[in-house]
Formats: sequence, structure tokens, C-alpha cells
Amino acid sequence: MASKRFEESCIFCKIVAGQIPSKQVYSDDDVLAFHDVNPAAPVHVLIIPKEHIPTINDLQASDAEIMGKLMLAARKVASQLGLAESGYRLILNCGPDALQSVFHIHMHLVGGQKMGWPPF
Ligand code: DGP
Repeated sequence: MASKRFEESCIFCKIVAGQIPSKQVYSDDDVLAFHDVNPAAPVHVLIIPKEHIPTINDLQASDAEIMGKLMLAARKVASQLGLAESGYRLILNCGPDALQSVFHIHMHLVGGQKMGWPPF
């Protein structure tokens, strides 16, 4: 089997490798979830593929399974953190207008407060 994509300079790859500490809430073979270092809501978790994929624009058809796994991990994390009933929001930022700052795909799971809409 091919080894997972890894980028030496990527902080999220370093978190996956345990080279940078994080407050993990979920981990399996393909997905890691950890608290955002700069929370924007009472609950703010980042859910990432353990493989390095820079942005949504880089996704290939073969990445469909891992993107589905991010959603399933989000459901587990939301339930684990008591948000399943109250609700939560999942956000994927892509590129400059969306203010993506870390170029390793990550899904923000935010909750624990009533939110507004639209989000901009
Ligand atoms: P985005 O703007 O979508 O690229 O969000 C990147 C998020 O990553 C931002 O909310 C802060 C978070 N973040 C950046 N560096 C670290 C880190 O080293 N540890 C953790 N836990 N979160 C980080």
C-alpha cells in the first residue's frame, strides 16, 4: 500500500506525527480531531485527514472516501462533546477569500453557542 502523503513544512502534518502537541478529541487510522489553538466559539475543533491534502481544490476522486470519513468523525465528535442536540456548524475554508491560513484540509466544528447567518 502507498504511504500516506506527508509534507515536512506543514504544521498539521507535524500534529499528526506528534511533533507538535495538540488536545486531541478523536483519532482513527485516517482522521484526527483536536481543539483549535485559537477558538472562535465555546467549542472549536479541527477535523483533518492524516494525509496531507492542501486545499479542497486539490481533491481527487480517490479522496472521496477520506472526505466522507471527515464528516463521520464530525458526527462522532459532536456527539462526544454534547452538541448533537443543540447543533453545531461545520466549515471548510478554501483559499484567500475564505481566509484559509493552514494549507492542510481541515474542517472546523464550532458550537456551544447560538450562531448567526449569513456567516460573513
Ligand atoms: P483556517 O483559517 O481555516 O486555515 O484555520 C486554521 C485554524 O488552525 C485556525 O483557527 C487556527 C488553527 N491552528 C493554527 N495552528 C495551530 C496549531 O498549531 N495547533 C492548533 N491546535 N490549531 C492551530
